[in-house]
Amino acid sequence: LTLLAELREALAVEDQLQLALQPAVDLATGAPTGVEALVRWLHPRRGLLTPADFIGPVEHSEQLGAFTRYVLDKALAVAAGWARDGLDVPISVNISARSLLDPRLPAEIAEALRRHDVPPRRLVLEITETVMMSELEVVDEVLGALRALGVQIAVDDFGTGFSSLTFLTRVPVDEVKVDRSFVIRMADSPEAAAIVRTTVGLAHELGLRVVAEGVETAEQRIALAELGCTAAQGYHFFKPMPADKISAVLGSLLDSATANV
Ligand code: G
Ligand code: G
Ligand code: MN
Ligand code: NA
Repeated sequence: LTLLAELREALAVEDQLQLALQPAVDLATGAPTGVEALVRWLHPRRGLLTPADFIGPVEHSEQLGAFTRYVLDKALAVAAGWARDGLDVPISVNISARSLLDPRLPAEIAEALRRHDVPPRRLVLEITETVMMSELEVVDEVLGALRALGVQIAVDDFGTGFSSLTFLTRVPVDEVKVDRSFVIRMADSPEAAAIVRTTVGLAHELGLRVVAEGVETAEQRIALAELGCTAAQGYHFFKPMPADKISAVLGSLLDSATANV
């Protein structure tokens, strides 16, 4: 079987595709600001596959829609569980740029939010800027409809695309995620540090949250806090973890953030 034929099967059975969940924390308070869902494929023969192993072919296949719906459905089921536990934390889902070319996406997401009884604000869609420039109209229409629903939009991997700045003027977004390649080099590259500093300033001027990705050291955390970065995510705080671990982690983060107020 080809990988894509195997994906069709994986989407039909339980538990082959799973979400690894990684919290982002507020740099001032330590409170969780959100949790990113990262898909993993527990393949029965090929072993554990990460998105790098399969997302490319999936994006260019007719299974992209089913895959996107599957991941959203799992993520919203997780968020619904948090709501039952009294945890008010949004979940972030990575959305392939190509999914934004499907005009049915907003209605499907609206239906999934209703089915799981999750308020739209609790869902953040992470999109990269490499949305096809030739199909701006469809993308703008889909993103506009998603915003009208009340879903939040984050620009992922900010700074790595061809049109970062233009993108922010075209599409109303809520959050910017600083790509980890800049965070990693912040300490020894003045250029990388300047890009992080400028992105934080830009985000603030536009009234957006800014989340630094790939934070691995205390030095990076401190530098980001000094720059006024809202929140950070990375191995320094948490590695992506299985769904059954996350509620307890969020609960204790919220407790200690409250204790510090
Ligand atoms: O842990 P990590 O290897 O999961 O993620 C690698 C890349 O795959 C990241 O760029 C991330 O945005 C992307 N990714 C993770 N999960 C998903 C998903 O469910 N859908 C899409 N389209 N991309 C994802
Ligand atoms: O493109 P996106 O930002 O969605 O990618 C998220 C990817 O980054 C996932 O593959 C996730 O596992 C990975 N990741 C999360 N935290 C860290 C980190 O601190 N260091 C590194 N190297 N990768 C990280
Ligand atoms: Mn992401
Ligand atoms: Na990113």
